[in-house]
Amino acid sequence: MRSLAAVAALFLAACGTTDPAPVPAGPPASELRIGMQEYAFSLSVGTLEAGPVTVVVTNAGGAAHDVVLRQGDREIGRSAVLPPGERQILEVQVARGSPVHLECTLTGHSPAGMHASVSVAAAR
Ligand SMILES: [Cu+2]
Repeated sequence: MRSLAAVAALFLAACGTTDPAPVPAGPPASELRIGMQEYAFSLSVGTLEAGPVTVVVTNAGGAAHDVVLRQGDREIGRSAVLPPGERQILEVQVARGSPVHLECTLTGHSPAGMHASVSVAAAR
């Protein structure tokens, strides 16, 4: 895994010195893998690109779970309630300007820890 310094150096080298765009805290991704278990999400990345994002949802737990993705008040994606071992792939549209919040809608799961948020890359 590359260090943040190496990523920053590559970013600056690619963009030159005339474009002082903000350096992302990590490489933004257009794919997000979400693992679900009792009672937490594990996420493959912490920062997403704005635009189309492929979300791969896998239930790695022993109970049924789902995930709803929201930006502010807008729901941008929702999986089915997945039994243990099942996987679903969603295509969602991520807007700039606010983080994406994830939550399991099954009763009691979000308060028990099944919620998370992912930041979205700033405009370049
Ligand atoms: Cu759940």
